[in-house]
Amino acid sequence: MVSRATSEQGGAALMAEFDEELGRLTVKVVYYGPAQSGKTTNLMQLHDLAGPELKGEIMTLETQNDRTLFFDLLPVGLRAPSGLLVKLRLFTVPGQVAHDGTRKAILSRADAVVFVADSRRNQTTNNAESFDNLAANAARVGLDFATLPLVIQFNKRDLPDIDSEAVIREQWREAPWPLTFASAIGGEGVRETFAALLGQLYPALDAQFALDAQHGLSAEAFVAGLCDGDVALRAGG
Ligand SMILES: Nc1nc2c(ncn2[C@@H]2O[C@H](COP(=O)(O)OP(=O)(O)OP(=O)(O)O)[C@@H](O)[C@H]2O)c(=O)[nH]1
Ligand SMILES: [Mg+2]
Repeated sequence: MVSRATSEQGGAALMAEFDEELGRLTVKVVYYGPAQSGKTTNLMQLHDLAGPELKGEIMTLETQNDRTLFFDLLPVGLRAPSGLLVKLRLFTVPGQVAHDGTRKAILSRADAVVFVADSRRNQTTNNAESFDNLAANAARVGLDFATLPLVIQFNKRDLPDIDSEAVIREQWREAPWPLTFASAIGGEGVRETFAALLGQLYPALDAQFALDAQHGLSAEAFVAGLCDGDVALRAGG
């Protein structure tokens, strides 16, 4: 039996899908952001970081000149002590403005979002428009933006013409979300961003599915198990 959890426990209404018979919880994570900010690169680096013995494949649905036209998908899994399989499906959206319908469809039923911003100063407007677009599309697909687990990554820290971390933190001081800094092309900050997201996601999952009490899966084990090379990547998931 598949049940969709949409209760209000823990202040969040996650869309995660719990299949009791198969002992499987499926969670959707979406990497969102403006065109060319490095969403696909984040996923490719996460894939490279995973243990080779358990490595699945990234699925890329339609790409043109390196630009995502539909989405990329990376399935990541973790077995809880109870036997429960926690499956995360990491998606990217196409950042190009024209693909808004696709973005909305992919954002639908997301349980958590990483917003990948381009750190270059000349991308400030694109970042802001894309962030507004995220908030608008979240509302359109019925996600509660106020409780959605979200992390904001400033990518491309290796490039010139960027503001310092201190300046960006000051600009975003009112925002309730964790900020991370990355150079995804070199793999820096990719795992840290994902760990921060898992840290945001865990309390909401735990409130709905009693991960700790019923499945012996603590926050630390959840983050470490999915981040520290001890990752069970499931192809085709
Ligand atoms: N210098 C630098 N380039 C990066 C970094 N991350 C990604 N890139 C480059 O930026 C370009 C776009 O990266 P993608 O990962 O395809 O960006 P995307 O967000 O998936 O773009 P769309 O799919 O079009 O929305 C590629 O040429 C990447 O190699 C980074 O940290 N530093
Ligand atoms: Mg892409």
